Amino acid sequence: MSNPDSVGTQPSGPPPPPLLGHPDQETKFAVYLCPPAVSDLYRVGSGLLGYDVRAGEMVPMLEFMRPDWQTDAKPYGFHLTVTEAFSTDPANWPDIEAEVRACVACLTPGAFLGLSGGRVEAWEDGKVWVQRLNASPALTVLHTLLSARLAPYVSASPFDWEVREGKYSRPHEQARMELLHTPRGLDSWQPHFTLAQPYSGHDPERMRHELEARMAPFQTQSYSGVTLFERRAGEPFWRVRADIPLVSPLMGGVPPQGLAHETSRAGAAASPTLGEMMNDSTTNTTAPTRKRIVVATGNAGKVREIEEALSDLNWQLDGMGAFPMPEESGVTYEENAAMKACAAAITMGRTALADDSGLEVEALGGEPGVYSARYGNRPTDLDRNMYLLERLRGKSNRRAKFVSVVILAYPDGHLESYRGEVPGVILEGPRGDGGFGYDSLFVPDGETRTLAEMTVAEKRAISHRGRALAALLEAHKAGEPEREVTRLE
Ligand code: ITT
Repeated sequence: MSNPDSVGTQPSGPPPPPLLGHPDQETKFAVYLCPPAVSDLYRVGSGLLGYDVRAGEMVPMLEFMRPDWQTDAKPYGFHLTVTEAFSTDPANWPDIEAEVRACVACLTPGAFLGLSGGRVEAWEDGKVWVQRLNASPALTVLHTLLSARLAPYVSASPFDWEVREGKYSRPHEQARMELLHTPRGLDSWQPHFTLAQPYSGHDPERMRHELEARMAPFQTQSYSGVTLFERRAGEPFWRVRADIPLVSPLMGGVPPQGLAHETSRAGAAASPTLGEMMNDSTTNTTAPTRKRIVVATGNAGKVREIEEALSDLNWQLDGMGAFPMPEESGVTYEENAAMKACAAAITMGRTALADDSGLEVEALGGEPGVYSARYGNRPTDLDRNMYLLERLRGKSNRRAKFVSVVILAYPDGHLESYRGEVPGVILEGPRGDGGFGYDSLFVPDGETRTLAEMTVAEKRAISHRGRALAALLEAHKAGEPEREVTRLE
């Protein structure tokens, strides 16, 4: 991200609102997944910054960096940012720390918090160098949770006024700024490390070469702590406020129910507790013997089908409450379903079920496939159906199939996967008003009606999801099946 605390280039124009987050007047806080001081990654990062934040001292800067940057060193450059450089009321600190501890406590013991697959990318013609990595499911969940839970403590953003004044005009900056106040936004931007910026040298190629060489040993990174940083009013540098280990004494696989909150804390009184976020209407009526499964989907049509299909199992199916789902960044149904199920299982400490599904149309080379829910960036089922018909206009081959992958993720990382498919054809126009998604356009082989003209039970008997769920039902009818396969990571 661009230098969040740059000052000295204050634009002219209307006077800023009272809480501008000027570094000399405000207490700032930042939350990072930060390597320990003894790690090589930490040393490289400090060299890029020219400042050791933990020691609170200047260090020799790597020779290819811009020296004047050292005087503006901040606790970023090599950490994974969660919440960055916002102003807060110093009275919020105990609550901020309690929130971070509670988020950490939601993780299953042993969950892998790591990044892998690193590559150095240049943004904005070499002005910003970023180390991009893929987050493990548990890390994505922790990141999302922290972003959502800490947002209420932001009493002012130094970016607001600067954005209005056009300071962050570069495309990636604009995108970031739009996301800054949305808890979901930060997680889709992350994870990455901003390695070096702003870069005003004259040799971008050398810069790339040097950064790649230095980051090569760190293609996989794991974390063992969340670090809270603060910069107090009037102080030039950031300091470590608290290191919170990821193996917390609170950990036990069960999310803390309804953490106590000070009602007086600024801006956060209306925010639900973690327990409230995860609650659902059936929580208090649970018979102790029923196995409780979280159904990790935001799609009401899927919920109806899953409930119907699994009614023979003595399972209590719970919703996700307000917990946000991770971004579906996978390229297979399996990856996306695992991501959704793991996120729910890790966060809620219970077995979770997720479905990822899609429609694959022969004449369109398998489109929309895993992208079915976002096909053509159209916002509604109706728009996507119209878009599909447009794409198929004039094509005589109308063959297609629906695919569903259902994943059951246990909180200890064990996964079960079930797949179902149904072949059929796409009509020239919609028929029926049941079901959801592309149901009204799809007639399964051997049928005359579309899926939208069938009852939930009729659709289940032949559909992709019905088949995947039937396989799950079969595997579980005599209790939990023997474990064979993979762990989460
Ligand atoms: P969740 O991720 O919250 O579960 P989603 O609707 O975003 O819900 P997917 O990412 O799995 O689900 O996208 C699947 C899309 O494929 C879905 O939105 C429909 O457009 C289409 N689809 C999947 N199964 C379908 C079905 O049974 N009938 C009609 N369309 C279906």
